[in-house]
Amino acid sequence: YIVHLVMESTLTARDRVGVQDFVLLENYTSEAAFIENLRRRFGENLIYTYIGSVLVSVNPNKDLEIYSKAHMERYRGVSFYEISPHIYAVSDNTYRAMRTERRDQCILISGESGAGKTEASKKILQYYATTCPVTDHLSTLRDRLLQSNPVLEAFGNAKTLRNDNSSRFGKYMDVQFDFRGAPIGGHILNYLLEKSRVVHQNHGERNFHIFYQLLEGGEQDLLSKLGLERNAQKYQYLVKGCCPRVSSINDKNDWRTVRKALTVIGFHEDEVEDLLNIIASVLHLGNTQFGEGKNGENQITTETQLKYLSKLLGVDGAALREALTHKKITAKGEEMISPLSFEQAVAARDALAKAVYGRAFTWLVVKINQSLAFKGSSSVIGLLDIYGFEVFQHNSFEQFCINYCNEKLHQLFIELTLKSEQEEYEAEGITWEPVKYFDNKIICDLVEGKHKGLISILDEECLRPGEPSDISFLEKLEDTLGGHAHFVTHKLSNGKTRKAVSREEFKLIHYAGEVNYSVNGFLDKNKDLLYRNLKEVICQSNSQVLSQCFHREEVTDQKRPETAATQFKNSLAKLIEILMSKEPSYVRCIKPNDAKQSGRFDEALVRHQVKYLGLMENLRVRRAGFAYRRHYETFLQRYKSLCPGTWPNWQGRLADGVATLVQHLGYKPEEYKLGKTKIFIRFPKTLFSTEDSLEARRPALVLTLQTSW
Ligand code: AD9
Ligand code: MG
Repeated sequence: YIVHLVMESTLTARDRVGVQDFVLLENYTSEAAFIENLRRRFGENLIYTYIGSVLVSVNPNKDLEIYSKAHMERYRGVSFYEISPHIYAVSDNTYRAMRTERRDQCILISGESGAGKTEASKKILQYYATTCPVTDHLSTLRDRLLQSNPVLEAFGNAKTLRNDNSSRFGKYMDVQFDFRGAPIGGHILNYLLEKSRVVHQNHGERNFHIFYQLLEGGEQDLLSKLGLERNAQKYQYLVKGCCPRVSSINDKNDWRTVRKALTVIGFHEDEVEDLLNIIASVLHLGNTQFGEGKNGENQITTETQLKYLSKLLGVDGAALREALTHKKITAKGEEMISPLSFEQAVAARDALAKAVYGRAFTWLVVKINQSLAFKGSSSVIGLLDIYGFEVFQHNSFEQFCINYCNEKLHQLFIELTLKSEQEEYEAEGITWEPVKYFDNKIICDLVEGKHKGLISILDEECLRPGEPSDISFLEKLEDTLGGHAHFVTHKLSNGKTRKAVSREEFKLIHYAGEVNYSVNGFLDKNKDLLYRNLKEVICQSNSQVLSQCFHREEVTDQKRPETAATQFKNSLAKLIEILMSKEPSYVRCIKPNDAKQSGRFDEALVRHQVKYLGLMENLRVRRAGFAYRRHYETFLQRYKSLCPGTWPNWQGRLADGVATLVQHLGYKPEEYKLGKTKIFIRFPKTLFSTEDSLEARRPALVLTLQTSW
């Protein structure tokens, strides 16, 4: 009965759970078949599927029992194809490639917000922390690596409509290993923190977690010292989204975790104190209000806040008062002080809050890096967890930068996938026909081109004397880029107006789809400036941390600081360089529904992600020549029992053994090719029939095969 049951489930196994590698799909050009395969597997809690060596992951939104230490052990040293797909298989394979080939590796994790990128990167790190050899001396480093996550998440993550723990910054982390394969160091690069969240949140969203953690979990003494009340509703910067509590988050517990993590990483108590002073000062800034004085001038009306601000920021109260309500301008070589209007003062206050928070975040990363630093020779695995393509109802400067970043990474993906595919065929001496694909370089150039690129036009407009505005920037864009195949405004070439784009928007036709960007705020966000006198005050701060965040030379330095977009462009170029120097692996994350629900698979939503992650293209490239390839040794080991000539052991050259085996199995010449070290099989059905023969012969092994195929 059991044998019968097992046999039956085998016959239907592929129907029920789909194929574990998309290259084995019969109808590999069909998007519907692709999505159906994902859906079936998702229904069986099989969230991972390969496209060759690329791992596709669908967020289950519930805890699956697949991440235990026993699971980790199961994937150690096991070949990719021998066991069901898993993030641990990618982790292990990458690790082994680094060790055996002595080549630096990187794992690029992509997908839209809430698709599971950060969870994936944490699982990879946990895998290394658990399975790599560690001596007592190195266990501190391992703990620090792991503890850097809760700290960065507290300060850089927030609840959004898409994800209760959304990373609002991009992160690339190098993990360094010594010659024994033990983790010995790390380094983090951070990208573009969404600072605007500090002063404003959309409905249903929150500010960064750390504010709520401090208010919920901070000891009463601490809160009193910081002048704070244990009630998030009291703080203007925390009430914009009307969402102080989130059911999936326990701020009080998280506070304890973060405090402990800061200690493990090696922060001094006085540094933590300074850091919390900064966090509290942001809340006081949010509650700082302005009103009309006796003589009609604009003045601060919240004295208590000002008192706390001066204490927490370590600056002179009178100077701060002056700087929040006046600006210093230089006209004809003379310095003059002019009062700020109400709106200007509010903007200056918000700019200060964003600057202080943003720099404190960067300081945190620097400190974490100091604590993880290792100088000496090492092999590296880099983990990239960076924001996915974003399209909202309203898209601004932040989405523009994020989507530009995705264009660059997509370009890298296409180039490297094709390149490595081509290299493999060449190395194995196999001829193949290259696949045509859309090269998105044209869109990258549109954004980053030297003179006519969008960023350089934006910078030029920011620096122009006169009265540049967001709208004058849009006009410059129209003048320079009008007519470009990937750039659209409301103006049609026949002088009429296009309805789908408003007068304050431009549309970019990205590789992943069309996005309208509102130009509102582009200039200010790009300039990202503090009024000079505010900066002067902060640069005089006697807080250790603040004085490391704001250098005194900044005030005297005549050089214009780089704009936000240019900084981002340059840091992206460096990132691409880093990634190019390593061997990449990919994890492509998919979000099955927008409601963060388990068990729900929204086909339209998934189809959209399959499209913009370029998965069908990826599959076509992978299938262009041969669906399947495997080292001779592995192939022979698995199927040798099917041929009397190779069973129980083949004594001669491996290639000859495989040739004997496939001849016996009746493979036709057009179905396969023998390379230098691997067999290449053109169609999945050839392999399926071999698998079926194996299953028929060895029913007891069916359970293993089910997970394999
Ligand atoms: V964002 O771009 O930072 O907004 P991510 O990083 O792609 O996004 P994240 O990893 O934070 O998404 O996942 C979102 C939530 O989905 C997590 O908080 C978990 O609740 C849930 N999730 C993601 N992956 C898994 C998983 N493998 N198992 C269980 C998961 N739950
Ligand atoms: Mg994330």
